[in-house]
Amino acid sequence: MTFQPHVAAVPVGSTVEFLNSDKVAHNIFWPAVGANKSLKHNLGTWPTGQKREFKFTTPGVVPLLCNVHSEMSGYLVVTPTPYFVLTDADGNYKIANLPDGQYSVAAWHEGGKPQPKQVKVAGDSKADFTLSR
Ligand SMILES: [Cu+2]
Repeated sequence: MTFQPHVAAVPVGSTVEFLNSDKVAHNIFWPAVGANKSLKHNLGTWPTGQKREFKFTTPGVVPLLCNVHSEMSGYLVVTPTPYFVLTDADGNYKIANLPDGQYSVAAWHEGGKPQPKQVKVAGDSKADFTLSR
C-alpha cells in the first residue's frame, strides 16, 4: 500500500516500470509533470505481479497517486540531466564525475518547489541548500 521507493529520480527519456508487488490491485496516475497539467496521465489499474511501463520525455516532478487508495503517494523526479542524486537521510549528497564548469543545480524536497542555484564547479566543490515548505 505504498510506493517504494517513496522518491525516485531518473534522467529524462527513461522508461520506468511500475511493478505491483502487493496483494491487491493498484492504479497509478499523475495529475501533472512539474507545473504542466497537460502531461497528466493515468496508467490504469493492474493486479499483483504485473507491471506497466511509461517513458518520461519531459523533465519535472511527477506526483504518483493511486485512485484506489487515496493515502498512497510517491514521487518520480525526471531530471533534465544525467547528473543527479538522492540525498542520504541527513541531507548529504555528492555528485561524482561532474566535469568542471558552470552549472545550475536544483534541490527538491517533497512539498516544496525545485530550488535552483548557480554553481561553479572546479574539482571538489560544494553547494548547500536550505529547503523549506
Ligand atoms: Cu493502491
